[in-house]
Amino acid sequence: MWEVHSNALCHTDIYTLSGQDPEGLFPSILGHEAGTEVESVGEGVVGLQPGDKVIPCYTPQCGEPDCIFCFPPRGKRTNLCPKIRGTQGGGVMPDGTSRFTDAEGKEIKHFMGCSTFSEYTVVADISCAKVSDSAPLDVCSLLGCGVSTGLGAVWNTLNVEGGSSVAVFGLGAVGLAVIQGSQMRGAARIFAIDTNPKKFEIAKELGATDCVNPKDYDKPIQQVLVGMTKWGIDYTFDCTGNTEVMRAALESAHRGWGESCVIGVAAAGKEISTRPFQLVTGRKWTGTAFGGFKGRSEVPPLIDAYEAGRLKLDHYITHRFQGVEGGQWGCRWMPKEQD
Ligand code: NAD
Ligand code: AHE
Ligand code: ZN
Repeated sequence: MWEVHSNALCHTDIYTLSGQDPEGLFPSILGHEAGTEVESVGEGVVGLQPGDKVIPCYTPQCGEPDCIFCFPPRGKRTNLCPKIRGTQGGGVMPDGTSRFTDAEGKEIKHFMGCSTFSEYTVVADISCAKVSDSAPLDVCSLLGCGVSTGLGAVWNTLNVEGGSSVAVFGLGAVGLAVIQGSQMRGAARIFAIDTNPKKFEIAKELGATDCVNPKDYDKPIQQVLVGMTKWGIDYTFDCTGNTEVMRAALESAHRGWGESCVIGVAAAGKEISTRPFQLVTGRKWTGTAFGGFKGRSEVPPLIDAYEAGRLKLDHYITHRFQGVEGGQWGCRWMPKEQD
């Protein structure tokens, strides 16, 4: 059992709460970006003990030699270990049971294997990224999903190289992390696109060179961006979940080699489309889950980098909300006067 100290809010929690997730189950306890401490461990669990600080990761890493998704050589290609995906999607622990009930004893479902909007939760051992004893748990919560996802999309999924151009559609925590990751990689030009201009200030601070509001133009944003660059942008990222924006991101990518990454999660029934000509002329369309990071082995180094001053994360915390009875802290980036 894990004591939850702090939470951040990912748009995916809001999306599932809205009822648009085809996998959404109710009643459930949402939340999947948290800094937690181990309160107790179940039978047979090794490598974790009470008092350990842990970031629950919704992408597990079983690490077993027969798991082709975890183990080299093919396991190097992905973080999508499927070991407990079935039960996780069904809102239960790997043994098929839920550990939550309401006051009448009626079952409450788990969510994304994390359910961190609770004072205590139960998480599968293979989903636990044990971090250093000195790791600040509020900052840890940022790495449970959104910020890791944005950084990893740049560093792992598209592997952006120095000197390239990048376009980021949607400037929530995920999009801002894409900007930060691109800046750290030495991208020469970073386009930050959002329909809410209040996001542009922080985007520029993180390294955006061009801020573009699609509402300022009367033609499709992909035409605007291609016009600003002649042949398009080397790497583009959708961080909105809007399928029209995903199309715009693909169609903004550079003729011949541009790559576009879908990060946003689209509502049930939505589909993406483009003219096949966009692919024939060399653009590539891909996507990422958790930025390609393997939870147990690749998330702890991120907090180590933060503690060593090599990775800045404090700017994602602009507001803090304390829970009832001095309980959890919540934090997440949002503009000071959100619309
Ligand atoms: P957020 O709500 O904080 O940010 C979304 C941003 O997109 C906002 O700034 C909003 O103004 C902007 N936006 C909305 N419509 C737009 C449009 N038409 N054009 C340009 N900008 C637009 O969300 P977030 O927490 O940063 O998450 C972003 C998306 O990524 C969500 O869909 C979330 O579910 C998804 N997500 C996916 C993964 C993954 O592993 N694939 C991980 C985390 C989040
Ligand atoms: N259940 C949805 C899809 C939801 C989805 O795509 N989730 C992302 C993570 S969002 C994190 O904030 C993901 O990584 N999915 C991989 C997985 O295995 O769930 C649907 O459309 O059915
Ligand atoms: Zn998330």
